[in-house]
Amino acid sequence: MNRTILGLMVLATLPFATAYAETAGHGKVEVIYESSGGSPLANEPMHQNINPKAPPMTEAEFAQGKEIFFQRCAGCHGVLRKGATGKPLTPNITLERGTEYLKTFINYGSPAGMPNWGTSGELTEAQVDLMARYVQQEPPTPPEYGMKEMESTWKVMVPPEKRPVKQMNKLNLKNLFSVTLRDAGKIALIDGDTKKIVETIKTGYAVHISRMSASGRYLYVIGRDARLDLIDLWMEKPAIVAEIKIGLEARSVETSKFKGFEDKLAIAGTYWPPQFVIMDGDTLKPRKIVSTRGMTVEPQEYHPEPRVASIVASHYHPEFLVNAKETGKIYMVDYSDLVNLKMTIIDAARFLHDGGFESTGRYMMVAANASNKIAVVDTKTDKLAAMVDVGKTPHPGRGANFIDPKFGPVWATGDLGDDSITLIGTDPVKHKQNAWKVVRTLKGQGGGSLFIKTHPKSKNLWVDTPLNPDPALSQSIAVYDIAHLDKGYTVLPIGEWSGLGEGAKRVLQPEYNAAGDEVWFSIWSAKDKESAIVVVDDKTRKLKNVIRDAEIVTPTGKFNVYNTQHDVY
Ligand code: DHE
Repeated sequence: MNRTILGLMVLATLPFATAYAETAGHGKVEVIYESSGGSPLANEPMHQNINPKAPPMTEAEFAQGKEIFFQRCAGCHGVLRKGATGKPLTPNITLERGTEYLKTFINYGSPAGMPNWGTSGELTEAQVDLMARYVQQEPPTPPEYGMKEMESTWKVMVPPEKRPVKQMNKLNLKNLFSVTLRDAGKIALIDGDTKKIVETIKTGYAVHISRMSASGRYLYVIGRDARLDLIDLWMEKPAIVAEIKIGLEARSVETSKFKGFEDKLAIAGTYWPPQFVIMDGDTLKPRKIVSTRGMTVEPQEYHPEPRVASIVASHYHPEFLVNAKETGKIYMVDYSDLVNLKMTIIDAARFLHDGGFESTGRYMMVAANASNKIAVVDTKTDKLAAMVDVGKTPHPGRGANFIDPKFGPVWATGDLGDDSITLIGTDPVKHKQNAWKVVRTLKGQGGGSLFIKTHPKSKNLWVDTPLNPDPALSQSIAVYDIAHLDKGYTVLPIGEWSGLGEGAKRVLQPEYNAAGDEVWFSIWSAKDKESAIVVVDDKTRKLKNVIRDAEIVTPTGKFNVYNTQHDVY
């Protein structure tokens, strides 16, 4: 059997990409990725007004349309259907197109990236017809979520005065990993020294990321359902000490890192409603909610739904940098005075997604993925330092920092949409001529890359390709020798090393241990299949451990305490 077809069949069994098999081969990886998680909004009660011009639908049909829309379509077209990666689908447009046109479109997809929901078998003929009628109705609006709603969900299980004053367990906290167990709605705390699971903790639905407080004591975990959990790693048995639901759908969380504000505040951003909330760091008591609704950078039009993507904490000022996806704006939020709130709003480009700091921690590098650019923000002067053109749909995770033997310090990103890896010069002092310029483009294994990683002590640069339709690529990793980047990459069959049987076994998100001499990879299988974590010796690039356990269900992100705490990547 042809390798690509086999790969597409394997990927079709995966939790996140049922339509992937039909579309990925046509370079539509980005679309499937955006709609990968499904929105938790499907079950929310919503307001609906009836447009008399829209084709008739029964209540039951409307409910089914809403469910399908939030599971498959909202990621690209937006909750209010105003358009994001996908085209706007508001009634003024859809009514004009009419049911037959829309049915064809939903059935066959489009070269611009719309998946072929009908011919792929993902939606039945009746569902295609239903969705064609659904998108002509007024979009139902999910409820707003203000202070009253947040406070009603806020719980402090262990108040700060009842918590330990020093670490009560014997764990080497620096080398602890918080591992997302996506479809189990849990995280696993894994001891980096013994590779044993210390604890699994129930968190939000489809957990997304973990971040550490400045001191390394508190772990914050956010789920797609916007449930935020605060875990105290000092307790004899690390456990949740506070919890809050900050909205209906979320992806990001961060904590204050500026001197004098360590562990004081936390911030979390939501996809719905489009806003962010600043909370007390040790209790999650909500303090200040700020909406991101407003004008886009280009063409300066109102957007009702600018979702909050990545957030980082400045080391130069008491500020959080909040990236608003659909408007392409970066909010630098001064958290030193929440009453007289000051914000510097930087115009970058659309759609802001993920990113991190360059090696000095002064400049934030964030992907504007639909614009194929990286925005560089100087967190010392609070100004946009540059916009750098890179490959198609950059997706750096937090990126990778290292010294290029020829060009000096660089930060690198891989791409979802092509096989290039872009190295950007990051030293405006000693390598001024290279600063914020693409100094090198490496050829990678293929498109579908999500994460790239190295460590200050390592000579290796690791690039994953978990969304590539070819299983040979999605189940392996490319590694470059930083001293000889022009020699190309070596491929390590990490999926095979896991020893797991048949199945998707996507390899993703390299993460270093605290010492920087081991690199961990998630082997992400379907939720009813076995997954694992593979640990590789960084120096020899040889297999060191395979962590297998019935508890390890759909592992995706892994966050080493020390590296996350200190922005080491
Ligand atoms: Fe993520 C980070 C949003 C799909 C695994 N993801 C992020 C961030 C955002 C985001 C905004 C940055 C947070 C920050 O730094 O503050 N992710 C989204 C989506 O909107 C998207 C495209 C679709 C969705 O419905 O969620 C999406 N993400 C995925 C996946 O399918 C992944 C691979 C598996 C999963 O868990 O669902 C995935 N995202 C991750 C991981 C990080 C992340 C592991 C953190 C990487 C890091 O090293 O910091």
